[in-house]
Amino acid sequence: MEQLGIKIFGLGDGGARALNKMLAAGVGKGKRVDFISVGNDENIMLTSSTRKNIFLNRDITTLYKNFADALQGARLVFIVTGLGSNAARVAVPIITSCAKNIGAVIVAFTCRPSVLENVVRKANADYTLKNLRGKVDTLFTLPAEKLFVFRIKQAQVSLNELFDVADDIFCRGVKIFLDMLTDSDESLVLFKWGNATFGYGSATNALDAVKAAVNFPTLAVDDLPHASIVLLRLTSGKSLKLGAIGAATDFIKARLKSDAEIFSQEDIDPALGDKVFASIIFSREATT
Ligand SMILES: Nc1nc2c(ncn2[C@@H]2O[C@H](COP(=O)(O)OP(=O)(O)OP(=O)(O)O)[C@@H](O)[C@H]2O)c(=O)[nH]1
Ligand SMILES: [Mg+2]
Repeated sequence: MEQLGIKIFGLGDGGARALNKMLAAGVGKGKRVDFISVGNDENIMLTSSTRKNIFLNRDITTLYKNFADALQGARLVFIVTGLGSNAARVAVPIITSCAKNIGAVIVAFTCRPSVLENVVRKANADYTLKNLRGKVDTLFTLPAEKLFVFRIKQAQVSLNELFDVADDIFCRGVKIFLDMLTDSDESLVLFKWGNATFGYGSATNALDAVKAAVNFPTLAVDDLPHASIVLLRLTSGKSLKLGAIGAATDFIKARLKSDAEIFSQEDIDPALGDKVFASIIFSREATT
């Protein structure tokens, strides 16, 4: 069967850096993936190791053509960006419209500007969020403030260090999604979550890995009880016992409302050795 075409767009400097991380981590290896960074700054774009670049300082007709060309053959499109980005402001409406024209599924991983950032970035963020809502199949918005939790033990945290955390999370998120993809169009149904959130964690047993995923710092504690659909994935070095899977699933079920649906998938990755990696994705209401 032919592999599904996947395009991963990194918008602005932040997006370009997140793509570099994905490439370095081997995300998408063995799949038909194109990495495309989009921005105004040719210097940064040229030094990035991403395979394709789209520069935004072109007239709008040329831009539409550049994006439509880059999207050729796409069934699944990822957009990775800081919401405050100038590049996102321009590129998001074009990408969503071109991708919809060819019926591709769109998943966006975004980060809200932190309180430390300026008003232009905040205005960009509002504008871009409006252009993503309802136009993409899945929307993750990571609040920058929550990233501080990852580096709480350091006295001084620079913005760059926080972005590095965001890039790691985006990198993981895209990988988790790509791992769910089989080469049939039907598996694309797993990529339609609306407003969504995700978490992950690992431990030496399934239950503790799930606990770590549920306590992932960017998740809102009170999100899980509002979720209507939850997907739990357990990846382990060795095949898991049914009892271990049951305990992990029950831990999540106990936190859900009674009519919520929960799906679980198990996968083996010998590289994990004695470890279990858990990831959860769930739909959430659009409160923000
Ligand atoms: N994930 C991530 N986000 C970043 C990084 N640098 C900045 N950001 C965030 O992304 C937002 C947009 O910044 P850039 O990615 O630099 O956007 P840009 O399109 O280059 O736009 P300008 O720099 O404003 O011209 C900022 O508001 C930050 O919140 C980064 O390295 N990684
Ligand atoms: Mg920039």
